[in-house]
Amino acid sequence: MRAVQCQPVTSQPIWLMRQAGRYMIEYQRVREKVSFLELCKRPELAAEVMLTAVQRLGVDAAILFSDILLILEPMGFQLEFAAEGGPKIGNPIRQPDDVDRVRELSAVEPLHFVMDAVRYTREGLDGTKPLIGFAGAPFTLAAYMVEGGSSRNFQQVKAFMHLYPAKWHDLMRRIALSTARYLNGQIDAGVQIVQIFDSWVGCVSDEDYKKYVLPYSKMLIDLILPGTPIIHFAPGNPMLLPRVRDAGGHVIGIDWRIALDKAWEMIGHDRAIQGNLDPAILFTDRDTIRHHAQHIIRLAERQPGFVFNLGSGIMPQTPVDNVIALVDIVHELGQMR
Ligand code: 1CP
Repeated sequence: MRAVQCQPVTSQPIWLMRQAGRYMIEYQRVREKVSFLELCKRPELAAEVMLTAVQRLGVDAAILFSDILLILEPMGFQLEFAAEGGPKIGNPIRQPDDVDRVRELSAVEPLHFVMDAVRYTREGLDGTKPLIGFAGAPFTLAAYMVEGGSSRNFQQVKAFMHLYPAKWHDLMRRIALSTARYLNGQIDAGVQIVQIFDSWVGCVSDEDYKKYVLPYSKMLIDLILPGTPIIHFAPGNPMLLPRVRDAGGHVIGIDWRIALDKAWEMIGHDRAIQGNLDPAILFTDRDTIRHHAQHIIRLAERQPGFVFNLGSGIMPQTPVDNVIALVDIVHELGQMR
């Protein structure tokens, strides 16, 4: 909590995106019995999955066990998670007028299971570690709505944005307002920090970010209840970082494509930073992990406001012992300051 508020800390905090997931045997066991969507909709089970991961890894924060795509259902989309190939949206936006059917979330009641998961997770944590709530950023959610699932090139969403700018602005506004309501619901239920995932925004140009994305990320961030620290994670294209900062967030999440000290220069030292170990490093060995973690900690040492994390989520095949080793190493090296 001190690090996200740019205050000095006595020990380097660390948590990891996707810290509960398929790389963990405990998670695989739960998933043998329930589908991913069902797991998200069973708050006691979702809380248990996250608490198990937090305990096993020894990380300093929990993130709600959920998904950025759950908000799509109450906004009028059919959502499925296929065993292979990831998320699938049954009725994506294909025509400009399809935007008219996108429902703005007027209450968080349809996502009550998320708010219940917040309460159960907070109870389980018993005040020992903060709980991070989260949502997708408008661009990343729009990408799923238009592409209908995962994408490599994002050609459909980008073409839509350029061909139908008025409809695009309408869509982004609906998403920003819905997401603000959703995150404020999570805050009311008890999350202490929120993270906004703009996971795919690195595919747009600086000009397009400014025109088509920034106003809505900013609208969302400005609508979040004051007093809750916001982590704004926008990986993929470090050249966008000054604009990402302008959109807002107390903490800017970065990936490994830029060195931490360079990123801090671009963003400004009035913000905290979260990142930025390449998750591929977790496929090496203890010495290599140590070397890379040490490098990052050294680059961050000059000022307060650093949260150690990866530059993106833990990958499914990651050896769990290496993840535990990383947490131990960061805690050990982060004591020396
Ligand atoms: O068991 C399974 O097969 C489901 C795998 C899975 C899991 C464990 C999915 C499907 N989502 C999640 C949980 C999840 N997703 C969390 C929970 C907390 C955690 O442990 O971190 C969070 C924060 C997310 C966020 C998320 N979902 C993002 C942003 C990630 C990032 O690193 O930027 C994205 C893009 C999604 C969509 C999604 N959901 C699931 C998958 C496999 C994907 C990505 C698909 C794609 O590549 O498009």
